Amino acid sequence: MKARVEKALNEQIEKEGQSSQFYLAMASWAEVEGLNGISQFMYKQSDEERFHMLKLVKFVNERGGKAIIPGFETPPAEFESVLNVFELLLSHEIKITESINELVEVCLEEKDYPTHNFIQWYLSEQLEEEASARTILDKVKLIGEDKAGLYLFDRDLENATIQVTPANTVAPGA
Ligand code: OFO
Repeated sequence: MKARVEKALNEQIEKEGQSSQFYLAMASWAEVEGLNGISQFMYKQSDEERFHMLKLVKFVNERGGKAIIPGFETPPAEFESVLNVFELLLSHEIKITESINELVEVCLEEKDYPTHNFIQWYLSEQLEEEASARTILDKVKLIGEDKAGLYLFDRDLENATIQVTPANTVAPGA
């Protein structure tokens, strides 16, 4: 594996791990606030990001590179509001998509087609995650200051009745 590709993959490993920690902090915050649905959703997001990190670690090592396991910055312990949490989620996912796009460019420039192929999975994953974050953020904005709305939203997330469709709409009953 070329050094430039290996370096870019290791940077992505760090970003995925950092994302996992960030969402874990959100999950814990929501749990303490009594928002069980949001908390469960964020714990799941955190697990997914850890899985994304591990998948990269394995790939780098299997292709003859060396995965570097990073230390992480301490994520925030406090968030202003549910709206703030989902705004941060979306802006974070947008940044990660940009970083995956840069990784694709590095693979093409270095003519590393197997890694390019591997990274396609991350591209479609990012599309889904951005769509999901947008759908949820739209709902949170609609709820505004309505406490009953927030209660129902949290319950729906807990029961996983909020789903993302390709048209970026919310499933009936959500
Ligand atoms: Fe790793 O999928 Fe989003 O960030």
